[in-house]
Amino acid sequence: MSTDQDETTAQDEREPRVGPTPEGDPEFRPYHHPAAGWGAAKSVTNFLVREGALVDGPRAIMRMNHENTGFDCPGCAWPDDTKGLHLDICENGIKHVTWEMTRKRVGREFFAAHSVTELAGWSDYDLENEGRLTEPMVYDAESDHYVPISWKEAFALVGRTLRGLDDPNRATFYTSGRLGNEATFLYQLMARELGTNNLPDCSNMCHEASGRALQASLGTGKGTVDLQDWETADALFIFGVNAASNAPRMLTALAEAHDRGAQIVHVNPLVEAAATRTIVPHDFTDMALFKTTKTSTLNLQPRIGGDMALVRGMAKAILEQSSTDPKALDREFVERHTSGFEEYRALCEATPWEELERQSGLSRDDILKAARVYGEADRSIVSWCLGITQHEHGVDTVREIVNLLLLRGNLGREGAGPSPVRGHSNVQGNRTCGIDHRPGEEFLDRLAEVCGIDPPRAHGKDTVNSIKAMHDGDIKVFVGMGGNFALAAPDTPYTYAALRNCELTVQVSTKLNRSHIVHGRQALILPCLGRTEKDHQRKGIQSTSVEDSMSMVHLSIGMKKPASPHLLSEPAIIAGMARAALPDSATPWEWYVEDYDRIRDTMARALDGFEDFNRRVRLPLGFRIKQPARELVFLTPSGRAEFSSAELPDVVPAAGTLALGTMRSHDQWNTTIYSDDDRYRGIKNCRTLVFMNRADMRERGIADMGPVDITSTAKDGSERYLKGYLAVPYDIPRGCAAGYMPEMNVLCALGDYSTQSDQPIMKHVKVTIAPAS
Ligand SMILES: Nc1nc2c(c(=O)[nH]1)N[C@H]1C(S)=C(S)[C@@H](COP(=O)(O)OP(=O)(O)OC[C@H]3O[C@@H](n4cnc5c(=O)[nH]c(N)nc54)[C@H](O)[C@@H]3O)O[C@H]1N2
Ligand SMILES: Nc1nc2c(c(=O)[nH]1)N[C@H]1C(S)=C(S)[C@@H](COP(=O)(O)OP(=O)(O)OC[C@H]3O[C@@H](n4cnc5c(=O)[nH]c(N)nc54)[C@H](O)[C@@H]3O)O[C@H]1N2
Ligand SMILES: [Mo]
Repeated sequence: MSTDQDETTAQDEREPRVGPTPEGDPEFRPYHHPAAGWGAAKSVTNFLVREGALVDGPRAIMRMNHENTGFDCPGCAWPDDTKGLHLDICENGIKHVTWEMTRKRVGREFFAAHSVTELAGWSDYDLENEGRLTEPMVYDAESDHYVPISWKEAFALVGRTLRGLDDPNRATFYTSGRLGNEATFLYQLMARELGTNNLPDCSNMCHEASGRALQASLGTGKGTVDLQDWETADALFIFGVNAASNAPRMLTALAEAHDRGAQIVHVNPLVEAAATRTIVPHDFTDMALFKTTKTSTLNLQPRIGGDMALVRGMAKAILEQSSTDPKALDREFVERHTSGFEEYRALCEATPWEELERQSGLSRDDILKAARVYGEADRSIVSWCLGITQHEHGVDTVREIVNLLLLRGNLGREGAGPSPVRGHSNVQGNRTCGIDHRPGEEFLDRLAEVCGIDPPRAHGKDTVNSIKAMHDGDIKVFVGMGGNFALAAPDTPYTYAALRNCELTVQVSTKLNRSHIVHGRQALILPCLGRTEKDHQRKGIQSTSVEDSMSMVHLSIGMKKPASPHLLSEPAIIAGMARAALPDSATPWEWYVEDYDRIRDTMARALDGFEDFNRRVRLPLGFRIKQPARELVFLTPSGRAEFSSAELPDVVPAAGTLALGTMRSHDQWNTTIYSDDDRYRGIKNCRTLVFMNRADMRERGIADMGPVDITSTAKDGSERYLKGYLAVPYDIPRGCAAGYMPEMNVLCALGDYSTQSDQPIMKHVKVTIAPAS
């Protein structure tokens, strides 16, 4: 994929900033306090005051993540604590909920006062900071303003445009992982009844690699462990996740593990706050006494992309040990349940230590330390997030992790197994309930039978391919069910051009964001209820269900008065669009929306694992979707867990270049930015920065906090730039650099996606960095 000339020029023009106007000069002071605890409490208080939510905020938070009586935290997908501890919340969850509950509103007066061209110059922070959207709006090209439109007319516009397409594959239906299961099911049903599998989702940028790898190795695309396993493991290996910021409730699990003597190994080029110590935030005694708990027993800092070599090294060490120590390897497990072992053993033996050291960026000693922890533990869990998946070889690396687990039978028993940390609160449920551009035949057969539709069989387009097709004019309608596609997707100018090239863009959202400003020739903003709000339908207050990272499905019930009387629920919006696009549809769209139990009854018949859905989802803690691999049933071609034997990739940066990872700050939720600070990394008032090793800075004549230009080179040789960023000297391996998404999406070429997962390569961008010109 090439980018044409004028788009390259557009990158040189400074985009409006993403975060707020900084409150002072950029500062960097390394953070030495424990994660969570009072620092978090203070930050929450400031946030609640600023959002004017001091009364509602705390009240709502007390209702969050309760046994089927509250709403599910719309933040991360970490499971709820099940042991009667009902205040399992975190700083970032609180911010997230408060963000939705703000008292600020964006009404028709706002849109009348500001043209879209004017809003295009606003920062993303300022756009979202206007508050909640209140009524449907349509873009009026003549005045360059959004103007009010009735729901009926809005649906008619969607229906008319979709019916006017010569091929249903000219539309694409994006899902952001907050969408509840019931709406998800209706959404994919609508797309498939229309005749397309174009169902891109945020998972295409997130955990696609995990799903594909686990499917290939174990026959199930999900992790196999639950929270109880976390509580009984002897060793926890945490790869490539910034838990203190992005899955803060994991801190509790880590602190508990440490207290009972478990080993905790963090593998990350950066030593993140979760890899030090914490004050368990909901433990009031710990808070009062400033009692800190360690959350790590070993930290390893591989180079970016070096994880696979580390894991192979650990496997090599275990295999070497097994020649003298029969207990090192679980031979019985390997023989009974796996295939491909001999080939993998040979591959490990043939890979020289020097190569493992060079590719991982770790010494043999360090690799052996990790192997020793693994070899001495009866029960090990390996957990990972984006530091593993957003790479060219993400699938191979996850499979390598599974290989390691298989060697010692760390599967299908308590306290052991693979545990990917998902992102959005329901991103896992979205896939379970049918958001998949590559659906299986069995799934489609059953959908056809239960719902009486004739779903298309050809695979659809994912995120990257949808963008390309919009850019090329092959896709003309984009529907975004939540999220902020314009800013979240790679190659910002290219993605902007793709959206602008559409005949119609439809954004179903709670707040104003960039994706409303970067729009098609016709554009709709359809405002929906948030998860904290009462969803009143004909048969009463409705609940929706979500699935967490560990396959637990439970109900979420909002209890706040909706932000505006004109909001519709997501199921109602989907049904409205579906009826308008499919006037003769036999699907009882309106009837479904009257009572979500009816949707659940259909889902119970159409989806594997959802039998008796309505009853089971009302059990106090919901229910767990069975993971066959957990029962040592492997739905793979061999009927066994399959070792993979992939070549180690070469991840060592070429001379003069660096491997750059894009990541989140502590004070942001994907494209939603709360402030310009990144507390645990010691940053204040700056997001336009790049973390570098001091020796790499010296070599390039870059001063501490000095301005630099960053140039990325794509697979096709094209270059992209960010200018005037500040270089922060940081504890990061040589040859590596890191900075923030979504700003750095400008550097990610659309064509640079993994050939294994089709995921954009967001953690390994090839760059050069030089003092600013
Ligand atoms: N508060 C908050 N919570 C969130 C989100 C949020 O934005 N804010 N986002 C949610 C979503 S959608 C997701 S997907 C998750 C994301 O959760 P994370 O995966 O934690 O997200 P990132 O900020 O991208 O951080 C990636 C981590 O991987 C490390 N890393 C980078 N490259 C490598 C590598 O090559 N190897 C290893 N081992 N590590 C590497 C980085 O140093 C960083 O610690 O969080 C979810 N939770
Ligand atoms: N460079 C780089 N890019 C990345 C990543 C990276 O690590 N590096 N990470 C990627 C990952 S893992 C992900 S998941 C994506 C995130 O991509 P998205 O999911 O598309 O983005 P978000 O920022 O989470 O979406 C925020 C918007 O969602 C809307 N919203 C909030 N709540 C609701 C709701 O209840 N209903 C509806 N309908 N809308 C709601 C609001 O309008 C808000 O503006 O970004 C990806 N992009
Ligand atoms: Mo994500």
